[in-house]
Amino acid sequence: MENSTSNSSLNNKKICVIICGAPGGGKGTQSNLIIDKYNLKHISTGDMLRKEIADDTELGKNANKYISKGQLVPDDVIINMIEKKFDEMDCTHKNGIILDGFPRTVKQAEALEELYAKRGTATDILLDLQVDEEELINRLLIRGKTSGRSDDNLETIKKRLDVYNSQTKPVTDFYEKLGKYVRIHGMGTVDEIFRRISEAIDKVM
Ligand code: B4P
Repeated sequence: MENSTSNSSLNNKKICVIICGAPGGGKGTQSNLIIDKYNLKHISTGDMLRKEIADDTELGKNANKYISKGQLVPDDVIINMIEKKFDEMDCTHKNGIILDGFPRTVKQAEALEELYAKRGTATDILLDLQVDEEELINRLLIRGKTSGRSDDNLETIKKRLDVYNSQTKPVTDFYEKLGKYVRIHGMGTVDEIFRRISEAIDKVM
């Protein structure tokens, strides 16, 4: 962690990071470490949706119908939510932004790059956390013991993995074609994985 300030303050360029991976891949866990080290603004669509559900809003009630079944929330709902978030942001966060769990479909990826282009920016790097399926299921079942999440049970986890393979994997191809894709070995301790991520981010800072 001791390099955090030097890494981020030596270079004034704002960086746009996406962290991607299957459910339980560690997106949330690693995002927390990344925002601390690089002082990035964190936007997690999963956290935003869970807040809407907890607040019992119309958006939350609608989203929960999909989340509890392991399905993705419709693209237009998510894209509107992100656009509103971007509009609300004061853009004073020092070093850039990390998107966690978004985009999850190619349509969302295209919309994101359009939203960024309007703001004079673009994604710099997509970090793709690669974790074996057995380990993913194990992590989510352990989390399910305490998370209270409607989607952390075996049946829904399997559905989420199918949805990930069919709808979210193509997002990684989209960014690979743009030359922004970095595969991260997502097995091992949280610190080991974070070291691999830091090396990848440092290369584009
Ligand atoms: P998310 O909130 O994005 O959740 P996730 O994919 O389940 O988890 P994540 O990868 O963040 O795992 P974590 O770090 O917590 O999405 C939830 C749902 O919301 C989606 O299924 C979808 O329905 C909806 N949604 C969200 N965004 C959407 C979008 N853009 N479009 C449409 N729908 C959307 O790690 C999991 C567990 O593993 C934790 O308990 C952690 O402690 C543990 N762990 C992490 N790293 C570990 C390690 N190295 N070793 C051991 N355990 C580890």
